[in-house]
Amino acid sequence: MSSIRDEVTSIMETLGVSAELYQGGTLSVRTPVTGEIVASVRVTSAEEASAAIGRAATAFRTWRLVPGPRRGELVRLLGNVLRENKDLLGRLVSLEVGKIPSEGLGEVQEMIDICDFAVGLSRQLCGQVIQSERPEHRLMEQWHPLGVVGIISAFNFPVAVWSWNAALALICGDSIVWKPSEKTPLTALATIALFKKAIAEFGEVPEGLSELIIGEAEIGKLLSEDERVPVVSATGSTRMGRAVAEVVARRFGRSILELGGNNASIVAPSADLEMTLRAVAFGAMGTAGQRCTTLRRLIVHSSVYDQLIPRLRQVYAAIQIGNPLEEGSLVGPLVDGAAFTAMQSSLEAARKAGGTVHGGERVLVNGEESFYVRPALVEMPSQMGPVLEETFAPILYVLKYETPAEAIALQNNVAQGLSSSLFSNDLREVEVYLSAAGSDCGIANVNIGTSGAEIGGAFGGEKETGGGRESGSDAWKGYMRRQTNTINYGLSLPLAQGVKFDV
Ligand code: UN1
Repeated sequence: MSSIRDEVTSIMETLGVSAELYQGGTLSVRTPVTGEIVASVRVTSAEEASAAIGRAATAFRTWRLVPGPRRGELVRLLGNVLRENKDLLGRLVSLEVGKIPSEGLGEVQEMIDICDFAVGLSRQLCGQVIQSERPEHRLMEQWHPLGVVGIISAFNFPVAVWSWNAALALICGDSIVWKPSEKTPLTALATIALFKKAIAEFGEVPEGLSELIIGEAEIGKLLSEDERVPVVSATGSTRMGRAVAEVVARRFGRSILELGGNNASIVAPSADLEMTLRAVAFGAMGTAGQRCTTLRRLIVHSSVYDQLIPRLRQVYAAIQIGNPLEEGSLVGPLVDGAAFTAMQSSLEAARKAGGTVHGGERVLVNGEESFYVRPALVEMPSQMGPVLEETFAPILYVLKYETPAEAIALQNNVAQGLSSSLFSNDLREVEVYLSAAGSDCGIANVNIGTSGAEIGGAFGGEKETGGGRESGSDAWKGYMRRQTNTINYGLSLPLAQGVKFDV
């Protein structure tokens, strides 16, 4: 059997990535599947990154003048290339991040979906015409391209998050500079190679329309600091997002932030417990707990606690942990040893805080260099300590509640505000949960889990999650500038608010 390194090389070759980009460089890429080094990627120097931003800024000046539907054509072709290469890119996601096959493929499907969405949108970047208070005047707004969009993405959705930003930015008339996670440069290189195929079919695009810069945090800082980049869209930890936001705000740039989540589901007395069980299993253990939307807190009514939790413990004890490349595995590896250490220290803190930990131990699947764990279910006496933090690992804290108001208060009483859900068949309870007095998160679901959002809705959340929105709905407005126009087509010059100024 060939090694993962050979398979990576073969996929990169097939997708048309030149070997010098991922062999002989200084950035070692390890597959979480076995922990072996599979590539050595060339990193971008500060000078090269600055030159790339310069090229993107120049490209913008041309691209902004291309009609929206024509820009949409480029994204349509990208969607087609992704369809044709879904299996290979999905497999590369599995190799580089350790996702199980259906999740690797699902990530590419998410890219295809946003391309389709953006193609339609390219004909609908609509402003409003507003009633003017003055006779023979038209008041309206237009949306114009904004400039270079910097994209900083995380390891866990190494390519889908790029596509949410890239597909929208491109149809909005912007150019893009992408800084992927230093843990996942291979899928980034592969994605850009696929985008080049779409460009080749499209015809001419300005040089620098899409740039890739690879490196550690300093290169992301450089992108955030650069005044030629009016928008920085960053996905990752709250710590990273705070640093980006401060730097971007100082120069009056715009940041779109999608940061940490501490997502909760409430299980009410009327919940369908079979459905809840399945949704909780996927939400908390899917992607080995490494989604920003992963279910991290389960808030269970005392009347159903003793029915649900023992069953959930059985599911946790039986879940198939294993090599994500093999059929049947549902929980693959953590991304690296640091993630394992962070998980263990959160579990230790939970124990100290009086929590009862089920699972959470290391499972040796592929030797000592890879980090597989049994997901942990932790019954907590109260919401404190590690329950208030996002640990990027499969830990589900369970809390008990008595009244609906108490459940909502528990859910909202954390610093993060990304995703949330309620399992209930009680109409009133559901409506209160979705009301202004209910969930304070950017995403609030009913009878489904917290993760696995479709691209059609706006994606993001409040508080320490950063407040930004990516993906569907009107998130495109974040990538354009709004211009308000008042046009006088009459022969007099009436002033607004009845002001007189006759000279
Ligand atoms: C992320 O983890 O950063 O809603 C994105 C979801 C996916 C996207 C997750 N569609 O779980």
